[in-house]
Amino acid sequence: MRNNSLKEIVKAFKKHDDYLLSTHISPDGDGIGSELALGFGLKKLGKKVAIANSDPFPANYEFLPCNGILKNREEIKNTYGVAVSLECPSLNRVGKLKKNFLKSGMIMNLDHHMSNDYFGDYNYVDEGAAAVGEQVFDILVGLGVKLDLNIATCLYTSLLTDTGSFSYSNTTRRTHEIVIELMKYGVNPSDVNQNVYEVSSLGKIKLLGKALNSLQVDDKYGIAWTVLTKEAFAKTGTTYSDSEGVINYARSIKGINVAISFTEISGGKVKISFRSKRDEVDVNKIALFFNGGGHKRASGALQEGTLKEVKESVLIKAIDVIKGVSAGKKLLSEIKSCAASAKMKR
Ligand SMILES: [Mn+2]
Repeated sequence: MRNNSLKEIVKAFKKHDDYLLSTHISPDGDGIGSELALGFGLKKLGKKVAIANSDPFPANYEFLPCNGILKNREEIKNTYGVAVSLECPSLNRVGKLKKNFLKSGMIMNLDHHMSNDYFGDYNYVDEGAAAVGEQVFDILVGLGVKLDLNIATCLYTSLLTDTGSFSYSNTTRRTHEIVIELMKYGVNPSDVNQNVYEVSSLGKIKLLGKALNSLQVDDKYGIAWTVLTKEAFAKTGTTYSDSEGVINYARSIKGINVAISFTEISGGKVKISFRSKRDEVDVNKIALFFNGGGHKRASGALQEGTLKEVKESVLIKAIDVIKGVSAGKKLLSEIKSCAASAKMKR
């Protein structure tokens, strides 16, 4: 249950030779970039490495190098010397790979979410890291791996995407210092940016239109939210990963403290994402209340129920957290009337 130091993690990587690397379900740029970079780095040291994930890469990350290292789930062994999770706050997040992790000799947990539950035999959780890619950079340097263009491109993608193109509050001097190092190996920021962000399908843009059409705002508490139904995905021929980034439009509205997106998925469940503009409003608190988690300014949760039910309970809790921030005390009756007025705006 304790956090290991970078030194201890580097030592463990030196010692072992047979690795399975995985990131979370619905993988994003940080999970993908950091697992590939770590995989290629370990291979350079002569280690055996397989990368396998519960879900395939979204199309916009297919430009990343993955030859000979990325495997289908069907191709991999049941057990490895060390199973390494990247960007997973809990073991369930590796999805279908969980059984391989549990059968492997050891679990190593590399992450930067404050909600991490330290499920590994080794845990390297750094909330101060803008991306797991920063932690992997440090591990590779610690291991004495000579970086190359492939590794640098993967790490750059991780940093680019998790910092919202170096614009979110997690972006630090350290982030930029690492970017300088990566660019020494020939990373082209413009090319990576185009590959990651300028590859939308027509369906994805139409889905964005549907999300923006659903946009609602509560001026009193500075909350903006969007709703995407299963029907919206079906009509535009899109999947959940195509809704990535939609929430940033709600967040960008002047005067908004908290942006929320409600996405109906299969099995009678609703996926909820939260973004905050200010550190004072900790959206991780809202997510934790609904058994989710994440960061202060970006978090998520999954709830059973109809869109209407989930929306109501989440908005009530969001108002609760925002009121807790501004006023300290809160009155249940007031919260309820706020939720009712939010409901009427629909
Ligand atoms: Mn991340």
